Amino acid sequence: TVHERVDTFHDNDQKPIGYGRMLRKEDPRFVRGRGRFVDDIQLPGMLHLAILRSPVAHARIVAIDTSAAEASPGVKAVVTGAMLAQQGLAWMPTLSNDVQAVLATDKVRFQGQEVAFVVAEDRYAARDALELIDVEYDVLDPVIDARRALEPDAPVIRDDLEGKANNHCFDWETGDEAATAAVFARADVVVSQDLVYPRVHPAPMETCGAVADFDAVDGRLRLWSTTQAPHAHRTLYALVAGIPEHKIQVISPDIGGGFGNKVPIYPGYVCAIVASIVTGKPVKWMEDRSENLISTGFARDYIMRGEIAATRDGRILAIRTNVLADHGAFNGTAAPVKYPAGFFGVFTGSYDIEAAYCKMTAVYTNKAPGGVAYACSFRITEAVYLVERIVDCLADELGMDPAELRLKNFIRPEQFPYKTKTGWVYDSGNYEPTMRLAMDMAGYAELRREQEEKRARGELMGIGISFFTEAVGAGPRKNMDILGLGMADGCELRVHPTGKAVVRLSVQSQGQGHETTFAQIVAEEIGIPPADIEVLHGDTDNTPFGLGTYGSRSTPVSGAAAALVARKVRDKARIIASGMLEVSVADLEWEKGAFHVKGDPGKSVTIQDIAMRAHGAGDLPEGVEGGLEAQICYNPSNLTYPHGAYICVVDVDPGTAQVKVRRFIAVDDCGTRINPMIIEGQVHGGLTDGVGMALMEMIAFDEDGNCLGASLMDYLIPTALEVPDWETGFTVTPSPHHPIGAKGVGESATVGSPPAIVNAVVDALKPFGVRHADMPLTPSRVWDAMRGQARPP
Ligand code: PCD
Repeated sequence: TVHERVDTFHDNDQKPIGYGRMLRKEDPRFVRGRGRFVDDIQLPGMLHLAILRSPVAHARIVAIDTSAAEASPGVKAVVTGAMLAQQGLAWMPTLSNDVQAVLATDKVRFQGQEVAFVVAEDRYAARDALELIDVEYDVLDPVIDARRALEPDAPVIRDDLEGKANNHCFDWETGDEAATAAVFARADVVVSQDLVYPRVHPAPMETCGAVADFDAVDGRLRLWSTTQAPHAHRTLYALVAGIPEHKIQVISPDIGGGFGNKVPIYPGYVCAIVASIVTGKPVKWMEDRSENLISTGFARDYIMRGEIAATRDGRILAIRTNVLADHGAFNGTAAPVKYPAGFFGVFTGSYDIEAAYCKMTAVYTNKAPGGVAYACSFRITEAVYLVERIVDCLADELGMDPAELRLKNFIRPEQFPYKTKTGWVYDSGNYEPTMRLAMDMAGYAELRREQEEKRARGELMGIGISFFTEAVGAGPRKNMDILGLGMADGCELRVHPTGKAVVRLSVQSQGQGHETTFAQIVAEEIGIPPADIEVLHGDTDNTPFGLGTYGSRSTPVSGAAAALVARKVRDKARIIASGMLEVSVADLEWEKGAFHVKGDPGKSVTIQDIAMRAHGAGDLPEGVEGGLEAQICYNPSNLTYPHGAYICVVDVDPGTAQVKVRRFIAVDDCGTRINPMIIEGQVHGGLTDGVGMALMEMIAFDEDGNCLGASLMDYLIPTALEVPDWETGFTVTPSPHHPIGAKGVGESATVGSPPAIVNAVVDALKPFGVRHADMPLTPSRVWDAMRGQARPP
């Protein structure tokens, strides 16, 4: 299963065409500083918007005085929640069936919540005027700790919801409780562990922003915005603002990283639209870093208990888990299944077990809303962390090697498609070779010997393993939607007379390199070189409807659409070729880029010849329309299930408790690989994310609800200095239902790496009797763990 396509090439103008390493088509503009991001948009007469945010976590708004701000130089308008309420615009629906305040009317519910906005001639005038708005708050007790949110005397945060008398958000369960309890009752060994996956933030390099331009004469709204889902956002604006959908154009230009942070609709976007309608001018709103960190979609914040039951000789029988999910003040994420926890259903990991059960309770707290899928395909990161940590706890309890325990319990290749105990169907997998390759690359046995020697000398070296299966590519429209919108993706391919092509996608790249990989998919199918294929995306006026890029869904869903639309074009080209060569279609043979007459390879026409004929003078075969183009809407029949084996080697300084990731081996299996160079980049980025979450990142709050991670001085994210040279490998297990066998990969490394790192640190601390320590494993946390004083964050 280990092979690399031999047709790799580095020169974009060279054959062969199709899959393989290829420099990114988008990079010339990025490396020359010629990208066009939202903040680069300048329109004549454009005004600037700044948002006043709540300084406190929970308070009643008594009064707002905007008069001084209105009189400030350059100010064109000051808008409060009360003014929006008059238009019915103070609240908006979220993408997971809750509502969120655009501007607070009654109360503020988290520090950083939007309270009012100023529109002025420039950004400075707008920001200066914010300081002149006088808000009188009646401060209320906040709920900060999710564990206390359901206490009977806890202040009620969401009293805007009718009849709401507590902070309960939702309950969700999956699996079979009774069957699981029965297996646990007869198991030789049961291990349980409490785990916290702390609140982290996607922190994309570009913060969120928008430019709204409403034309009152023809009623058209153009909105440039930092969105990962332009079509879904457009539909929602149409529903909320009452502007007809065909009069709204959402443009997501170059985007400086999304990572799930740019999936939700933020109040700022709506404010920019309102501001443009009110002033009759284009209006720009651009967050600063602190605004992004304190008010936009965070991720994780799960308090989990994992329990695992096994036989004495290491056969895993059942897994049970209980989760308390902190969703902040509004359930403001996007969720393709009814409960924004649904993808947590893969918490049984890569193991063939008898029973499983999960119970989850979600609560509201006075923290920023979200729970976004920060490189986690909707809660898979938490699930993988849970299962890979408790499997390690079990190995420890059994005195078994963690690699051996995993190998013993893997779902076997002949069991695929494999239906899990919570009802998911893993499409394909071949886990053992992936694990073995990672162990070979690491020199696993040798590492264990080295560790033994070091332990004898009092040195702290740890080896951590994680093995993950993800569910990505949401999703089949029969069981997945966002706010009632099905998750199919459109794709259009048009071949011009000279044989150059344009492919229009409904997904939207934020740095993943779609302009390259989607050109490669089309190239592989119709043999036009990638350099001759323009990929258009991110503009609702110029691309077909679809739900956007997140949850590693672009390749599984839109990638399939691109391959199929190209095959449709090829089918038509075959008919035209049969006319050109005066043979029947059955007598034609396709070889990348041309049709040959069977047995007479000298008689052939290229796809470029066919394109000219399709548009040219002269007859086409009976019943064939002119032109060479097609369109499709692809509804996936299942998700794709990539997997991977990760091994991390750490050294812990016994004097400072500092963790150094010395080596990291990542073997990924994402099925057919379109562009190995891009995949490696995706994996490197995700592994770096993992180091951040495992060792550094946490959005913490003090007891009053002040966000303690409001700048990149306080919220540490990793740089090249904190990460090792990644060692990557791969296996290829194609997806059986995807037309080219590809699975998603964009989030794999973020999902798989944190448990490998934590497992490695815990392994290093074994001499201290440590069985678990919660992320982020900062020196002080590791120090506490070494001294038996670990406490939950
Ligand atoms: N690929 C290949 N092959 C295969 C797969 C894949 O080649 N097999 C490639 C593609 O095509 C692209 C990439 O790779 O290009 C990726 O892919 P995917 O997996 O499909 O994914 P997408 O959809 O595209 O994307 C998304 C992701 C996500 S989800 C995230 S987080 C992140 C990632 O992506 N983000 C980002 N990565 C990245 N990168 C960058 N640069 N930036 C960003 O932002 Mo979420 O849900 O949103 O949380």
